Amino acid sequence: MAKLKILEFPDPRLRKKAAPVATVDDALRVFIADMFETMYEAPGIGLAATQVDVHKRLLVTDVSPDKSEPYVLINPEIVEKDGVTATDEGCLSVPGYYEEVERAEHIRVRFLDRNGDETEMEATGLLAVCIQHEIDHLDGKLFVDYLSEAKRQRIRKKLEKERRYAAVAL
Ligand code: GNR
Ligand code: NI
Repeated sequence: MAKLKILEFPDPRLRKKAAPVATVDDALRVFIADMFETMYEAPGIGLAATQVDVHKRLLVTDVSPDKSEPYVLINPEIVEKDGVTATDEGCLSVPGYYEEVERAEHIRVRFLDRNGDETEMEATGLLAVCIQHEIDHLDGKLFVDYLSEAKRQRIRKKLEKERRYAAVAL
């Protein structure tokens, strides 16, 4: 297995729209294993393929505290949503920043599982928030896009400055 490099805002590759997965095969399952390893090591509760520069519609999530609820969603589509919930969101592609975002509280999502079989599941709470956050990534959207322009620019400038220092420290 391999840990993959996670792109960081404002990298333009995070803005690409991912294409549907055509076939669920062993090569894809190897990639899924790498996605889980990368998410758990980060650590994070979700990861979209876009974040590791693979522009296919695939996400992994596990909101449990003990790695006991892993889900892989391939070509996910939200088919129902209701309610509103506000959550302090963070993102592995926007390290160190947490801001409140409003999303549907309850969703029903249709997707292919790791065997390529069509499935549906319902999600509420943090899992629902996480799936919506990851599907946004697949569409090139980040949680900072829900904030004011001023806040987003401030986060971008701070991250760029940190990255310059990190480069010097090499
Ligand atoms: O690890 C993560 N935590 C999180 C917390 C609140 C709402 C969404 C998330 S997803 C994030 C991992 C990530 O960046 N996935 O794209
Ligand atoms: Ni994210």
